[in-house]
Amino acid sequence: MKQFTSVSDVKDIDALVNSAKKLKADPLAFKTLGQDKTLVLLFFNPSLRTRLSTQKAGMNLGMSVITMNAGQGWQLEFEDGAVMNTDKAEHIKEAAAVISQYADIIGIRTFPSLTDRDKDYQDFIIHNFIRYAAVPVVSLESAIRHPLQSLADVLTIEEWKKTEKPKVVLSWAPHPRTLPQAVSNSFAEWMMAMDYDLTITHPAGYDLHPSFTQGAKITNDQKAAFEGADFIYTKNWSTYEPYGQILSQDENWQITADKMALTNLGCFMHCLPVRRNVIVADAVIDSPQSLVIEQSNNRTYAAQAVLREMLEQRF
Ligand code: AN0
Ligand code: CP
Repeated sequence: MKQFTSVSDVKDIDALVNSAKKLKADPLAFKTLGQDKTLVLLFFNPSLRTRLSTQKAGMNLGMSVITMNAGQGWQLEFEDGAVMNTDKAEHIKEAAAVISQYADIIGIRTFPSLTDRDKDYQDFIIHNFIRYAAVPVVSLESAIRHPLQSLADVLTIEEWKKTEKPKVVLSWAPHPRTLPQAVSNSFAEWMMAMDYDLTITHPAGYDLHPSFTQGAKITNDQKAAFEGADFIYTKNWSTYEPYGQILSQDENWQITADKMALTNLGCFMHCLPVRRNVIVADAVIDSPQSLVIEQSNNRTYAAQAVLREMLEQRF
Protein backbone atom coordinates (compact mmCIF):
# COMPACT_ATOMS: atom_id res chain seq x y z
CA MET A 1 0.00 0.00 0.00
CA LYS A 2 1.68 3.17 -1.24
CA GLN A 3 -1.07 5.58 -0.27
CA PHE A 4 -4.09 5.46 2.01
CA THR A 5 -6.54 8.16 1.02
CA SER A 6 -9.74 6.22 0.30
CA VAL A 7 -11.28 2.75 0.40
CA SER A 8 -10.17 2.25 -3.19
CA ASP A 9 -6.53 2.23 -2.02
CA VAL A 10 -7.31 -0.97 -0.06
CA LYS A 11 -6.83 -4.23 -1.98
CA ASP A 12 -8.51 -6.47 0.59
CA ILE A 13 -10.76 -4.68 3.07
CA ASP A 14 -11.57 -7.85 5.07
CA ALA A 15 -7.86 -8.58 5.49
CA LEU A 16 -7.21 -5.01 6.68
CA VAL A 17 -10.09 -5.15 9.19
CA ASN A 18 -8.87 -8.55 10.43
CA SER A 19 -5.36 -7.16 10.82
CA ALA A 20 -6.80 -4.28 12.91
CA LYS A 21 -8.72 -6.80 15.05
CA LYS A 22 -5.58 -8.84 15.67
CA LEU A 23 -3.55 -5.74 16.51
CA LYS A 24 -6.24 -4.71 18.99
CA ALA A 25 -5.93 -8.10 20.71
CA ASP A 26 -2.13 -7.82 20.80
CA PRO A 27 -1.00 -4.23 20.08
CA LEU A 28 2.70 -4.96 20.56
CA ALA A 29 2.82 -8.09 18.38
CA PHE A 30 4.85 -6.18 15.74
CA LYS A 31 6.74 -3.87 18.06
CA THR A 32 9.99 -4.10 16.09
CA LEU A 33 8.50 -3.89 12.57
CA GLY A 34 8.96 -0.13 12.47
CA GLN A 35 12.34 -0.03 14.21
CA ASP A 36 14.61 2.65 12.67
CA LYS A 37 11.68 4.00 10.62
CA THR A 38 10.22 7.47 11.05
CA LEU A 39 6.59 8.55 10.80
CA VAL A 40 6.11 12.27 10.12
CA LEU A 41 2.61 13.62 10.81
CA LEU A 42 1.72 17.03 9.40
CA PHE A 43 -1.35 18.78 10.76
CA PHE A 44 -2.60 21.74 8.74
CA ASN A 45 -5.69 21.65 11.00
CA PRO A 46 -6.35 20.74 14.64
CA SER A 47 -6.89 17.21 15.90
CA LEU A 48 -7.19 15.32 19.16
CA ARG A 49 -7.96 11.70 18.20
CA THR A 50 -6.18 11.40 14.88
CA ARG A 51 -3.03 12.97 16.21
CA LEU A 52 -2.75 10.88 19.36
CA SER A 53 -4.05 7.57 17.94
CA THR A 54 -1.78 7.67 14.88
CA GLN A 55 1.23 8.54 17.06
CA LYS A 56 0.29 5.66 19.36
CA ALA A 57 -0.09 3.34 16.36
CA GLY A 58 3.39 4.25 15.11
CA MET A 59 4.86 3.78 18.60
CA ASN A 60 3.18 0.36 18.99
CA LEU A 61 4.98 -0.68 15.79
CA GLY A 62 8.31 0.61 17.10
CA MET A 63 8.46 3.67 14.82
CA SER A 64 9.86 7.06 15.79
CA VAL A 65 7.16 9.69 15.36
CA ILE A 66 7.59 13.39 14.53
CA THR A 67 4.45 15.52 14.61
CA MET A 68 4.33 19.04 13.21
CA ASN A 69 1.63 21.70 13.32
CA ALA A 70 2.07 22.46 9.64
CA GLY A 71 -0.30 25.40 9.74
CA GLN A 72 2.36 27.26 11.74
CA GLY A 73 5.10 26.58 9.18
CA TRP A 74 5.68 28.23 5.84
CA GLN A 75 2.69 28.99 3.68
CA LEU A 76 3.00 26.49 0.83
CA GLU A 77 2.47 27.17 -2.87
CA PHE A 78 0.72 24.33 -4.74
CA GLU A 79 0.27 25.79 -8.24
CA ASP A 80 2.53 24.60 -11.05
CA GLY A 81 4.48 27.44 -12.59
CA ALA A 82 3.53 29.93 -9.87
CA VAL A 83 5.49 33.20 -9.70
CA MET A 84 6.20 33.12 -5.98
CA ASN A 85 6.24 36.81 -5.20
CA THR A 86 3.41 36.76 -2.63
CA ASP A 87 3.18 35.42 0.94
CA LYS A 88 3.84 31.75 0.07
CA ALA A 89 7.42 30.90 1.00
CA GLU A 90 7.91 27.36 -0.27
CA HIS A 91 6.61 25.21 -3.12
CA ILE A 92 5.07 21.78 -2.49
CA LYS A 93 7.69 20.33 -4.88
CA GLU A 94 10.50 21.11 -2.46
CA ALA A 95 8.48 20.68 0.75
CA ALA A 96 7.24 17.15 -0.07
CA ALA A 97 10.65 16.09 -1.38
CA VAL A 98 12.41 17.46 1.72
CA ILE A 99 9.98 15.81 4.17
CA SER A 100 10.59 12.53 2.30
CA GLN A 101 14.28 12.77 3.30
CA TYR A 102 13.28 12.56 6.97
CA ALA A 103 10.22 10.28 6.79
CA ASP A 104 9.54 6.67 5.83
CA ILE A 105 5.79 7.38 5.92
CA ILE A 106 4.06 10.78 5.86
CA GLY A 107 0.61 11.50 7.34
CA ILE A 108 -1.30 14.65 6.38
CA ARG A 109 -4.41 16.35 7.76
CA THR A 110 -5.84 19.05 5.57
CA PHE A 111 -9.44 20.32 5.72
CA PRO A 112 -11.32 21.69 2.68
CA SER A 113 -11.62 25.37 1.89
CA LEU A 114 -15.43 24.91 1.63
CA THR A 115 -15.29 27.80 -0.85
CA ASP A 116 -13.55 26.27 -3.92
CA ARG A 117 -15.48 23.08 -4.56
CA ASP A 118 -13.52 21.99 -7.63
CA LYS A 119 -10.19 22.20 -5.86
CA ASP A 120 -11.55 20.54 -2.70
CA TYR A 121 -13.10 17.68 -4.68
CA GLN A 122 -9.85 17.11 -6.59
CA ASP A 123 -8.38 16.58 -3.09
CA PHE A 124 -5.79 19.01 -4.34
CA ILE A 125 -3.49 19.30 -1.31
CA ILE A 126 -3.09 15.62 -0.42
CA HIS A 127 -2.70 14.65 -4.07
CA ASN A 128 0.05 17.19 -4.53
CA PHE A 129 1.84 15.74 -1.50
CA ILE A 130 1.50 12.26 -3.00
CA ARG A 131 2.74 13.53 -6.36
CA TYR A 132 5.94 15.01 -4.96
CA ALA A 133 6.64 12.75 -1.95
CA ALA A 134 9.05 9.83 -2.35
CA VAL A 135 7.46 7.75 0.46
CA PRO A 136 3.93 6.44 1.22
CA VAL A 137 1.32 9.01 2.32
CA VAL A 138 -1.55 8.39 4.77
CA SER A 139 -4.58 10.69 4.89
CA LEU A 140 -5.30 11.93 8.40
CA GLU A 141 -8.52 13.49 6.94
CA SER A 142 -8.33 15.29 3.63
CA ALA A 143 -10.71 17.76 2.00
CA ILE A 144 -13.23 15.07 1.06
CA ARG A 145 -12.44 11.87 2.96
CA HIS A 146 -11.44 10.57 6.40
CA PRO A 147 -10.47 6.94 5.71
CA LEU A 148 -8.78 6.15 9.05
CA GLN A 149 -11.99 7.18 10.80
CA SER A 150 -14.04 4.99 8.45
CA LEU A 151 -11.78 1.99 8.95
CA ALA A 152 -12.14 2.39 12.74
CA ASP A 153 -15.92 2.69 12.25
CA VAL A 154 -16.00 -0.53 10.21
CA LEU A 155 -13.99 -2.28 12.92
CA THR A 156 -16.47 -1.02 15.56
CA ILE A 157 -19.49 -2.19 13.57
CA GLU A 158 -17.89 -5.59 12.96
CA GLU A 159 -17.39 -5.93 16.73
CA TRP A 160 -20.95 -4.91 17.67
CA LYS A 161 -23.15 -6.14 14.81
CA LYS A 162 -25.78 -8.77 15.59
CA THR A 163 -26.58 -9.71 11.98
CA GLU A 164 -24.41 -10.39 8.94
CA LYS A 165 -25.74 -7.36 7.03
CA PRO A 166 -26.69 -4.73 9.63
CA LYS A 167 -28.94 -1.77 8.87
CA VAL A 168 -26.73 1.30 9.21
CA VAL A 169 -28.16 4.83 9.16
CA LEU A 170 -26.06 7.91 8.49
CA SER A 171 -28.03 10.83 9.91
CA TRP A 172 -27.29 14.51 9.48
CA ALA A 173 -27.69 16.56 12.69
CA PRO A 174 -27.44 20.31 13.28
CA HIS A 175 -24.21 22.18 14.13
CA PRO A 176 -23.50 25.90 14.51
CA ARG A 177 -20.38 25.84 12.28
CA THR A 178 -19.73 25.08 8.62
CA LEU A 179 -18.25 21.55 8.61
CA PRO A 180 -16.67 19.41 5.89
CA GLN A 181 -18.41 16.51 4.12
CA ALA A 182 -15.29 14.33 4.54
CA VAL A 183 -16.39 12.07 7.39
CA SER A 184 -19.80 11.45 5.81
CA ASN A 185 -18.44 10.88 2.29
CA SER A 186 -15.92 8.38 3.58
CA PHE A 187 -18.34 6.64 5.90
CA ALA A 188 -20.79 6.13 3.02
CA GLU A 189 -18.18 4.67 0.68
CA TRP A 190 -16.79 2.29 3.32
CA MET A 191 -20.30 1.13 4.32
CA MET A 192 -21.00 0.37 0.66
CA ALA A 193 -17.69 -1.46 0.30
CA MET A 194 -18.71 -3.61 3.29
CA ASP A 195 -22.07 -4.27 1.63
CA TYR A 196 -24.01 -3.16 4.72
CA ASP A 197 -27.63 -1.97 4.33
CA LEU A 198 -27.03 1.82 4.30
CA THR A 199 -29.68 4.54 4.62
CA ILE A 200 -28.70 8.22 4.60
CA THR A 201 -31.10 10.76 6.06
CA HIS A 202 -30.76 14.54 5.97
CA PRO A 203 -32.91 17.64 5.47
CA ALA A 204 -33.69 18.69 1.89
CA GLY A 205 -30.70 20.39 0.30
CA TYR A 206 -28.02 18.34 2.10
CA ASP A 207 -27.38 15.68 -0.57
CA LEU A 208 -23.79 14.53 -0.62
CA HIS A 209 -21.90 14.09 -3.89
CA PRO A 210 -23.57 11.10 -5.66
CA SER A 211 -20.25 9.34 -6.25
CA PHE A 212 -20.13 8.62 -2.51
CA THR A 213 -23.79 7.72 -1.96
CA GLN A 214 -24.66 5.68 -5.05
CA GLY A 215 -26.35 2.47 -3.89
CA ALA A 216 -27.54 3.88 -0.54
CA LYS A 217 -31.17 4.64 0.30
CA ILE A 218 -31.60 8.39 0.80
CA THR A 219 -34.53 9.99 2.62
CA ASN A 220 -35.51 13.29 4.22
CA ASP A 221 -37.67 11.39 6.74
CA GLN A 222 -35.35 10.80 9.69
CA LYS A 223 -37.83 8.84 11.80
CA ALA A 224 -38.68 6.45 8.96
CA ALA A 225 -34.94 5.91 8.41
CA PHE A 226 -34.42 5.00 12.08
CA GLU A 227 -37.04 2.19 12.04
CA GLY A 228 -35.27 -1.09 12.73
CA ALA A 229 -31.74 0.35 12.47
CA ASP A 230 -28.84 -1.51 14.07
CA PHE A 231 -26.47 1.48 14.01
CA ILE A 232 -27.16 5.24 14.00
CA TYR A 233 -24.07 7.12 12.79
CA THR A 234 -24.50 10.85 13.20
CA LYS A 235 -22.55 13.67 11.61
CA ASN A 236 -23.14 17.23 10.59
CA TRP A 237 -21.99 18.41 7.19
CA SER A 238 -22.42 21.61 5.22
CA THR A 239 -24.07 21.52 1.81
CA TYR A 240 -22.44 20.24 -1.36
CA GLU A 241 -24.78 22.20 -3.64
CA PRO A 242 -24.65 25.20 -3.14
CA TYR A 243 -21.20 24.52 -1.71
CA GLY A 244 -20.27 24.94 1.96
CA GLN A 245 -23.50 26.48 3.27
CA ILE A 246 -25.60 25.99 6.41
CA LEU A 247 -29.22 25.69 5.25
CA SER A 248 -30.68 24.32 8.46
CA GLN A 249 -30.04 24.48 12.19
CA ASP A 250 -33.27 22.60 12.87
CA GLU A 251 -33.00 21.14 16.37
CA ASN A 252 -35.64 18.55 15.44
CA TRP A 253 -32.79 16.65 13.73
CA GLN A 254 -30.95 16.15 17.04
CA ILE A 255 -30.48 12.49 18.05
CA THR A 256 -32.75 11.91 21.05
CA ALA A 257 -33.74 8.91 23.16
CA ASP A 258 -37.21 8.96 21.55
CA LYS A 259 -35.66 8.49 18.13
CA MET A 260 -33.26 5.79 19.32
CA ALA A 261 -36.35 3.92 20.62
CA LEU A 262 -37.44 3.50 16.98
CA THR A 263 -34.32 1.43 16.23
CA ASN A 264 -33.61 -2.27 16.71
CA LEU A 265 -31.88 -1.54 20.06
CA GLY A 266 -29.47 0.30 17.79
CA CYS A 267 -26.01 1.55 18.75
CA PHE A 268 -25.16 5.26 18.60
CA MET A 269 -21.96 6.30 16.78
CA HIS A 270 -20.16 9.61 16.15
CA CYS A 271 -16.56 10.27 15.13
CA LEU A 272 -16.13 13.03 17.77
CA PRO A 273 -15.68 15.87 18.56
CA VAL A 274 -19.42 16.20 19.19
CA ARG A 275 -21.61 19.07 20.41
CA ARG A 276 -23.71 17.62 23.24
CA ASN A 277 -27.40 18.56 23.18
CA VAL A 278 -27.00 20.03 19.69
CA ILE A 279 -26.03 16.93 17.68
CA VAL A 280 -26.99 14.36 20.34
CA ALA A 281 -28.85 14.43 23.66
CA ASP A 282 -26.88 13.56 26.80
CA ALA A 283 -29.23 10.62 27.42
CA VAL A 284 -28.10 9.00 24.14
CA ILE A 285 -24.37 9.64 24.21
CA ASP A 286 -24.21 8.62 27.88
CA SER A 287 -26.26 5.43 27.32
CA PRO A 288 -24.80 1.92 27.09
CA GLN A 289 -25.74 1.97 23.38
CA SER A 290 -23.18 4.71 22.71
CA LEU A 291 -20.00 3.45 21.00
CA VAL A 292 -18.20 6.79 20.68
CA ILE A 293 -15.32 5.97 23.04
CA GLU A 294 -14.89 2.53 21.50
CA GLN A 295 -14.70 4.19 18.05
CA SER A 296 -11.92 6.44 19.36
CA ASN A 297 -10.12 3.45 20.84
CA ASN A 298 -10.34 1.67 17.49
CA ARG A 299 -8.64 4.61 15.74
CA THR A 300 -5.31 3.32 17.10
CA TYR A 301 -5.74 -0.15 15.58
CA ALA A 302 -7.07 1.18 12.27
CA ALA A 303 -3.97 3.36 11.93
CA GLN A 304 -1.75 0.51 13.09
CA ALA A 305 -3.17 -1.86 10.44
CA VAL A 306 -2.51 0.70 7.70
CA LEU A 307 1.01 1.52 8.91
CA ARG A 308 1.77 -2.17 9.30
CA GLU A 309 0.80 -2.85 5.70
CA MET A 310 2.96 0.04 4.50
CA LEU A 311 5.92 -1.10 6.60
CA GLU A 312 5.61 -4.61 5.24
CA GLN A 313 5.83 -2.95 1.80
CA ARG A 314 2.90 -4.85 0.40
CA PHE A 315 2.61 -2.54 -2.59
C1 AN0 B 1 -14.23 18.03 11.76
C2 AN0 B 1 -15.08 17.60 10.59
O1 AN0 B 1 -16.28 17.69 10.66
O2 AN0 B 1 -14.52 17.18 9.56
C3 AN0 B 1 -13.37 16.91 12.26
C4 AN0 B 1 -14.08 15.62 12.45
C5 AN0 B 1 -13.20 14.47 12.68
N1 AN0 B 1 -15.08 18.46 12.86
C6 AN0 B 1 -15.00 19.64 13.45
O3 AN0 B 1 -14.25 20.48 13.03
C7 AN0 B 1 -15.92 19.89 14.62
N1 CP C 1 -12.51 11.93 14.79
C1 CP C 1 -11.41 12.68 14.56
O1 CP C 1 -10.75 12.57 13.52
O2 CP C 1 -11.09 13.52 15.58
P1 CP C 1 -9.92 14.60 15.60
O3 CP C 1 -10.37 15.72 14.69
O4 CP C 1 -9.81 15.01 17.04
O5 CP C 1 -8.67 13.98 15.07
